[in-house]
Parts: sequence; C-alpha cells; structure tokens
Amino acid sequence: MSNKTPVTAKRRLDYQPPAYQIHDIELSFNLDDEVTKVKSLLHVFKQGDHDQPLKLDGENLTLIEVKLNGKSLQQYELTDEALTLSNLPDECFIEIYTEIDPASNKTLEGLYKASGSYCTQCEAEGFRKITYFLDRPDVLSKYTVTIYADKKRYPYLLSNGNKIDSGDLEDGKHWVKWQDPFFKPCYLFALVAGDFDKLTQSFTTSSGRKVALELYVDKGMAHRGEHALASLKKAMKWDEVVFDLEYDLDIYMVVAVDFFNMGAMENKGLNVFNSKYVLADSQTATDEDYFNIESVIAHEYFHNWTGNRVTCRDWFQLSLKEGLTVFRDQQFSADMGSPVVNRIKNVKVIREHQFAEDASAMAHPIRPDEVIEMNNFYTVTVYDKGAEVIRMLHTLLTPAGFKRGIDLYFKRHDGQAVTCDDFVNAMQDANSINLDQFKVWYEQSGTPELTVEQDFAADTGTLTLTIQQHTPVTLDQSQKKPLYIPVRVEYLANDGSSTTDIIHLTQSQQKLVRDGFDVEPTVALLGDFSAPVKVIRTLSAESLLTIALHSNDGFSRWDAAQTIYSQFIHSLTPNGSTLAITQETITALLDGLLESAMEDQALLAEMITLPSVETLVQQVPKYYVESLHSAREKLERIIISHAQPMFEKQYHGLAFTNYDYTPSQTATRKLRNQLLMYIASTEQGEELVTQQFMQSDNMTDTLGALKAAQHAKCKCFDKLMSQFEETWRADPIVLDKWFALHASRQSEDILSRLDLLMGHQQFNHENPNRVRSVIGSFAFFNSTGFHAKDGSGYRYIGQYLQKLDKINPQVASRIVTPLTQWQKLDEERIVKMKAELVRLLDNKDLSNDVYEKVSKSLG
Ligand code: 0A1
Ligand code: ZN
Repeated sequence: MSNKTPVTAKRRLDYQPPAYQIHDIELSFNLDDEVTKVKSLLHVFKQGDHDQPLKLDGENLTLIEVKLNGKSLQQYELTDEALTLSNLPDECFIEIYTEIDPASNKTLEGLYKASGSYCTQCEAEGFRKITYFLDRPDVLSKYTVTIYADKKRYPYLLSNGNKIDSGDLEDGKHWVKWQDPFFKPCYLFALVAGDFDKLTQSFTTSSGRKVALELYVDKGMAHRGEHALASLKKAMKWDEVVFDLEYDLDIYMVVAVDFFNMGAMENKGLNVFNSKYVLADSQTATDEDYFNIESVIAHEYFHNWTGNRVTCRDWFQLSLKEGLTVFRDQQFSADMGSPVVNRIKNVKVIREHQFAEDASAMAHPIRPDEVIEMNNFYTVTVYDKGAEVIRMLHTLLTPAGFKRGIDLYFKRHDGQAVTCDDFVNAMQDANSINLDQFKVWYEQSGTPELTVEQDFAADTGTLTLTIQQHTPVTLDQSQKKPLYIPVRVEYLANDGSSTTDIIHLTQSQQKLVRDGFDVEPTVALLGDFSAPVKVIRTLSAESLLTIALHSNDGFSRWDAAQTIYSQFIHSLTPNGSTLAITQETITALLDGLLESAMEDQALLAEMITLPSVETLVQQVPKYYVESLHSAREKLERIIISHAQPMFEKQYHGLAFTNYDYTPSQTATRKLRNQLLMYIASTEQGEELVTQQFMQSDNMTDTLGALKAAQHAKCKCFDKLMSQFEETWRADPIVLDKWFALHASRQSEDILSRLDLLMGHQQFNHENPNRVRSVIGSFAFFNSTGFHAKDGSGYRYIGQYLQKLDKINPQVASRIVTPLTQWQKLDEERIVKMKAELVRLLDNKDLSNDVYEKVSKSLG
C-alpha cells in the first residue's frame, strides 16, 4: 500500500550485547554557521573474543577522515546509516572527523541551531546525527568535550560535567573544555552555545557539598526564572528526604530554549528545557504553568538517579526510567500540593489518553516488543501507565518496602544499563515476595476490566464481592493473562464510619468474603485509583451519592461523581447506560456538594467538572459524535438551571487576592474559574466574564475568563481575545494560549480561522510549541471541528501533516495520533479518516515516525 522503501522493525527479543565498548570519548566542536566540524577520539575495547566489525551509527554526516591509532585509515565501509571498521585490535584509538550543518537541521534532533543558539537533543537516537558512534544506551563512556565558537555571539559554551579549562583565540573565538566524571550513554550528551541571561543560586546537599545551580534563559527573561530555580531546590531536598538520593556533581545547569520537541531533557548536569517549562511570572503564567514547571523540573532532576546513574539496557526498557521517574515526580507534586487533586490529574491522563492508546492500533505494553521508530514510544503508556505500574508496587510493598527495593536497586545497579526485570527483581528480593505474576504488567498491553458483583447475607452479616478480571484483546496481542492487581476497597457504613482494605487480585475470578456487618455497607472500589483498570459494576444512584458525598477517599468521591455524570450522559446516547441516573440524582449530588461547605475548594472544583469528551469516549463501545456532544451539553444546562444561584453565591464569596502561587490560592482560583465556566452561559455571564478579565492581576484568572467566554460562546469573546492579543503579541509563549483558544473554538468556519492563525506573525511552522498550540489543539481538543461530518477536519490535518513531516517528523507523528484513533467512530467517518491515512501513506518520502503509526492504524 505504501510507496516508501520498506523499513524493518527492531524486536526486543533480538537484543545482543555490544561487540565493542567505548570507554572514553574526546569530542571537539568547531561551531560555525557555514560548517560545523566535529572531531571524535574513541578509546575502543573489543568485548570477548570475536572478529565482528565495529559498526558505528551515523546519519546526515559528512565524513572527512578516519584514523586508527593515529594513522589515516583508507579501508572502511560507509553507508547512509553506518561507518563500519573491520579487523580491529582488542584495544584501539579511533579518530573521526566529520562535518555537519546544524543551521539546516529542522528536526530538532542531533545538533541544531535555533533562535541564534546551538543546542542538542540526543535521546533516543540523535547522537548519530552528531558523529559516528555506538548509539545505544548500553555503551557507557566518559566524555571530555571542547567547544570552539565566536565569543561575542556565543559567550556561553556548555556541556556535561565540570568545566576544566577555557581560553581565548585570536580570531574572536574562544573555547571551553568540559569533563563528565560519570560514565554515561550518548543519549545523555549535551552541548549548548549561545548568549543568555544567567541566574545563579546554590544548594547544599545533606552531606554538606555545595552545588552551583545555573539557569540560562533568553536575554531579558531572568525575572521569569525564579520559580524554576526554587522548584529545583525543592526537588533536590525532597529526593534526599524521601529516597536518600543526593546530587553527585558540583554543578547543575538548566537551559531554556524556544525550539524543542518535547518538554525537557535530563542530560547529565545540563538539562535542556522547552522554555514553556521554565519561564513564569504571575502576569504570563497560569497556576497550571507553575505546577507544570515544578513538576518537569523535578522530573528531569529525579532522572539523575533513575535514568542517568542507572540507565536502560536498550530502548525497549524505556519505562524502567520513565515510569519510575514519572511516579517519583507525581509523589513529589502530591507532597508539594494537594495529594487528591494530583491523583485526579494523573487519572485523567490515563483515562483520556492512555485508555485511548490501548484501544488503538498503537496499543503496546509498557515494555514494547517491536519498534520501528523509537521516538514513537515516548507514549502515555510507557510514561503514565508505567508510573501506575510502579505505584502498584508501592501499594503492594508499602512505602517502606518500596524504599528497601529502591535501595537494593541502586546497590546492585549503580553505573549500569539494566532492564525492567532487574528493577522488579530488586523489589522482589528486598521484600521476600514473589513478583513473577506482577511482571505480566510489563509484557501485556490493554486495559483490564474488573466486573464486580456484590452480595450481602443479612442473616450472617456476610458481604461477598465476586470480581472477574478480563483484559480485552488488543491489536498487538490476541492472548491475555490474568494480572496481579491491588484493589483498594472501602466499606462505608450508614453512620459515616468506614474501613479500608487492599485486595490482591491474581485470578480471572475471585470471591472475597468479609463478615461482621450489621447492615450492608456501601462499597467503594479502586480507592486512590489503585490500578490502571476499568471497573464495571451496577451501583444504585443512592450508593453512588453516598460515595460521592461521604467516602473518606477523595479520589473515590470524585470518581463516584464522575460516574454519575458519565452515566447520565451515556443514557441520552444510543450507547445507553445500565445505571439508573436521573436528573434528581444530579441535583442531589450538586446540592450535597454545594451545601456541605466543602473545605477543599480544589476538590469541589473537580467534583463539579464534567468528564471530558475524550474520557467519555473511552467508557463506551461507540463514539456517536453529535449525540455525545449534545448529551454532554444537555447535562450542563441541567446543572446550570438548577445550581446557578448557588454558583453565583459561591463565586462572589471567593476573594481576589494579590497573586501568589500557594496551594490555597490555587484552589480558590480553580474553583472560581470552574464556577465561571457555568455562569458564563447565564444572563449575568457576559458581565462577569468581562469583569473578571478586566480586573484580573494574573494569567490564571485572565485565561479563566477567556476559556469561559469561549465555552459559553459569549459575545464578548472576540473583543477580549483581541485585547489579549494586543497585550501579548510580542510574547510567543503567552500567545500560544491565545492560539490554542482560537483553534479549539467551536465554529462553522474553524478551518479558515486556522489558516488565519498560521498567517500570524508569531506563527512559525518550525517551532513545535506554535504548531502544537494551533494544529495540535485543533486535532486533539476541537472534537466537533476535527470530526466534522464532511471529513474536512481530517482533510485539513492530513494535508498539514504532509508538509510538517518534511520539517519535523517527530512532531508530525505526535499530531497524527487523533487521525489514527478511528476505531469507535461511525462508518462514514471511519472511511474518511482512513482515506486521509492512505493519502499520507502514499507519500514515498514519509518519515519512519509517521509511517509506523499510520501503517499500523490501517492494519
Ligand atoms: N527523557 C525526556 C523526554 C524526551 C524524550 C525524547 C526527546 O527527544 C526525542 C526529548 C525529551 C524526559 O522524560 O523528560
Ligand atoms: Zn523522563
């Protein structure tokens, strides 16, 4: 079907240890706009007795010369992908001279030049675009790096480790030499050269070592770097307190860049960040931005141990470092703010995106078995489901047992490149528990479903729960095994008292019997979302209300409210619902919530927020686009007509205070803006929205007003948006919010609006943040526009991706995701979506990235 030259997938089980190791590498870079020269000196050791050649990966490189032990080498094999040297002695020095062109590298992988600075991104396999090397994570080397560049334009020349020397040259150039004392895989190499504002602070570790913290940002942006630096210090402290993990170098640098494919990258001692995850002040950043910065800063910092000190043996093991590090950053965020609101945030990601991935042709286990393009596997499954798997270990072993496992893991594997099995084995051996069945979570894709039946024998006071577990087949696997699943259970009695328990499910069907109840308790299952599964269960509206209003587990309360909303919505669509949720259930829930004077404003805000369309889609077999949207809107109208006076009263009772990023202020703003979402579509809406917009002293309330106006289709929306654009026209990070609001707006002429947005002077097809805020927002979050019945939304995205794929395949491949998730749609839409996928596949220069996802999706 495809015109593309065939590509082959790599398989996990084909792993072979490297035939050579490279113990030391000396790199030197001569950065120049015309041509950048890279010299690499490798100290190579043959592994074992064999006569295999040394095959060094390399892509888009111009080879100038190769020397073996100081002598020019003429005999080698060179292809587009590798430089192969044969008949090597057991130990040797190889010198390689190459030339590259960072200014024309728009893929933002390897060494690239953007906004006047040089920058690298090597994970997963970008180092091969810099020089010939064994570009795999199990080759660990010590790096010495010298950078030469024009001193005026590039006053800062940075790389990993410690600065050991520097000097000036006559031609206006200067040089800096760096040495990293730790062995590392090449994906953790980094180089940055440019002119920045620099913020410096320090952190003294628990053992008394002083670490210099340096943050590099665009000129004029220093005042927006304080929150990131404060977050870094909190993360450093937290890791010492919770895991006894201390930072190991004398310097920790973070550089913020505008052109970056992902959030950030944990290069040893030199993190590179997408500037949107660094820069913040109250005027330009929302509470959510503040939160994300703290969490991403922590995530990259935590990688220093989980990822860098102990790394992955091969890329199939990616969840070894990512699942564990996401779990660590989630625990950190929970400790910095509200545990329950954080848990809800994590669960939304799983239900909206990970369940969708499992239901699509891209379904894969957290440790995938087959990969064409590794960059496609930086997924919600590997990251977020991976974190859920680690969390289940934490639950099963208790925090103390988990800590024992972590200690053993570092004791055994510090300085090594290891597998997910090594991690689970350390957990197992430190706790004398058999985790063989638990390992199935690593090999099995798909979302398990728990079907639960409850029975109560009033005469004996015995409660019986019968739980069946079943993982529906996925496109990548036709056989599924039973998993080891911890299920947190709460038994709620009528008098408000409750007890909890953790059930260890291991069989396809299990009966759990518990005695001693005078009356049948209300049973809340999956407290704190103890496993990444779906629960199928017939609960009465009354039981759901009891859980929503009285459970001791904040997550269970929220979850029960979500079930009430979802099932009411589904009951209005052809999918239907088996639960008897009526309008009265909804109003009883709202009355209960709003009259109970709930102290936790953030939880209240979450509990009055309806499930997203994306979440709703994952709960039912079919996505009836029009019917689902109108059912959701109908519920919104019911809520407003019932609760409007209470919402307004609450809204006016919340004080506007001078902005500070604190948990209590954040909770108030969250509630305020959720209330405004509802109020916006009432008579007072226009006025209140405009008033909040005008009076706001911070971006959270400003954006809250705009979002409410967009959602309620307020007349004032366009005017407020123009005003916003006028204020922030010169600030692309802020303007991204404006782009995203426009692109996710429901409107008949959305496609011509997208054209206009892309004509804006701040829009740039080469900048992933801009592309994501316009095209990504439309494809992922404008479900009515994207799923327009005539297929125009699909067409638009398909055509755009054709172009984007030639500039930046990684970003194109991320944005193609919604186009591949056609499985639950109606026949007409499926045909139209597939037609776009076929058109994409027809392109003979299609990147491997997009090819892999599109071809899988077409089956
Ligand atoms: N390891 C980083 C994420 C990352 C992955 C790939 C990248 O380029 C393809 C860039 C960053 C993290 O988990 O934060
Ligand atoms: Zn990570």
